[in-house]
Amino acid sequence: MANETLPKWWKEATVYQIYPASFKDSNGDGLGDIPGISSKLDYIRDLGVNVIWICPFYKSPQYDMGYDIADYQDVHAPYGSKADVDALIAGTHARGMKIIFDLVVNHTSHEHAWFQESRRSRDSPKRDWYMWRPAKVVDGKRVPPNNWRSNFGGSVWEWDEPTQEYYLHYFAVQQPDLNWENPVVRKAVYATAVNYWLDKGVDGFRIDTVNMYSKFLDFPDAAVVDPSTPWQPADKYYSNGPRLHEFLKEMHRECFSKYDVVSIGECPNTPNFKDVLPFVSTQEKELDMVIQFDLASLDHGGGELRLWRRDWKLHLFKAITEDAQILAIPEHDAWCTTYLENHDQARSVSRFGSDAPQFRVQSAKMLATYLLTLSGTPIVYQGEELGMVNMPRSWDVEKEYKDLNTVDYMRELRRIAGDDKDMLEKGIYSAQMTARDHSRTPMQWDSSPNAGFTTAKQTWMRVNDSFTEINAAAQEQDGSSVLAFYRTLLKLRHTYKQLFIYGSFELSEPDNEDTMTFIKRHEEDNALVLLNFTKDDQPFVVPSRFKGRPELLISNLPTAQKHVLRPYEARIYINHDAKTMTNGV
Ligand code: TEU
Repeated sequence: MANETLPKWWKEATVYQIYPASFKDSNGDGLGDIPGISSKLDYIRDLGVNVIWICPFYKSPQYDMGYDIADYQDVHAPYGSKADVDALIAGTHARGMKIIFDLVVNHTSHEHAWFQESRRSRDSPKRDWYMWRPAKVVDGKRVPPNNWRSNFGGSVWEWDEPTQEYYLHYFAVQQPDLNWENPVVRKAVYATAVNYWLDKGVDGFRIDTVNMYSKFLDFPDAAVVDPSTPWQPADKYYSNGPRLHEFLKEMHRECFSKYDVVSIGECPNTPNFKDVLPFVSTQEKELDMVIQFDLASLDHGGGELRLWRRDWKLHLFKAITEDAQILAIPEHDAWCTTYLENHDQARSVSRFGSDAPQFRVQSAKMLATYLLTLSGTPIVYQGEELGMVNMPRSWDVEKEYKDLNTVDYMRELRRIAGDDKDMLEKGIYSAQMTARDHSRTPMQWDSSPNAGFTTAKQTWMRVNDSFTEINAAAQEQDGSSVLAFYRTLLKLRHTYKQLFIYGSFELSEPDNEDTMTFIKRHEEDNALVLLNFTKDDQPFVVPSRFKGRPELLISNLPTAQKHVLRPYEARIYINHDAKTMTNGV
């Protein structure tokens, strides 16, 4: 069975991810909004993507930029109205694209009516909608039920004075975890957060922290790795609890199976292929694909601070890629995603390429070549198509970075480093490389003040100084821009879809730490992708497994040398008589 015998619109999709706060401000208040997104739909369509994913725009007190939802059916007022959302759905469909929303149902905001009711009293009919537990008493003192550290610092348990119990929150204190054990909760989630939007014509969801719903109800203590604090990382307990797959099958049955929609689950702490397959195999009827974290974590070190590692290894980058690509082979009847950036990650050019002026454009195009020639559904994050880079290192992390995760990180860094200046410097450098804030600066539309993002003087987050050089308007005019390269690559991806979308993946030289070489194959046709991940010239050979006479399809340099790849060079060859053309370029 060839994979193309099971074509699905979402297999042939490229997703463009939008962060509402920073995409486009339409009313001059310095914050992006829904009408702003609507005003840029032509730009998105012209890029050549066919699905947009909008990060949370729902009513929320915004402790975690909308991942703390107070009402699944209402809109955060500064982003617009429900009518604006309807118009966005209609405008996207009118342009032949699909639209997916963010589904955040592991937790709600503490301001959600469900939680307000739940915390009212121990007898509340909704008490059991969240995870409440009594205190433990150790040496006469009240302590939380266990020692897990929340993703944003401190304990995962918050003491609630009026009702004298703790509630669970894997993320911020303002993000209490729902109790998925309770079938009434699950029903309410399906009706109000999922099917409500699917009935309105939304084409699916990116599903936040999808593998955290089922908890290990005995809440065992995590191993102590940092004796200087009571709160220990509990990665192995946050995710993949005993009833998870049962819950996901139920959600599929009650929600997704009733519509022609896509489900993309965010799946942290699940590195092994054999653990991923059950989520995405068609026959399991759970999810269509998941977002894995292995590549995104590749340049993070271990330890409490997970300091940035300049010495990340390309052989691991390749192995992780190969592991995900295997999901897309016909035998597995499953699918995967490919991404290098999102709203939780720093800019890929700064991490995996080079943002030095002489290499920035080149390496952005090289990474684009990686992203758009693989099987699986690629996710392009706003600004990635322009080669946007991290915030300048001259910016003060404690002043300009806004994310609660970074605030927690800096607090931890100062606690751990104490007077150790070297440690402090290393930690700050790490934030400058990896903080979630880097992807959250306003989109750079043009070279006018505040990058054409807003007419306001003040933006909710400072515009990256690079906007005079890196912006959409300039790149629209420049045939050799990163934007132009993305557009061309996306056309080629569809023209040769049997190769790039459905073709098999064959990695060459897995141990080469400088270049990445792979073949995408479909029957007699094949494409050869050559990527130089370094700032130096690198030799290359055409693998003997490449069939036919190689013809250059695209490259990120005007001329190609015979046996050498220039710094950050990317090339794609196909066999001269490739027959996979499905429509004109
Ligand atoms: O992220 C979940 C997640 O596991 C990480 O990517 C997160 O950034 C990290 O744990 C922080 O330490 C999702 C969303 O993408 C993220 O923006 C939210 O903050 C989080 O869930 C909570 O909803």
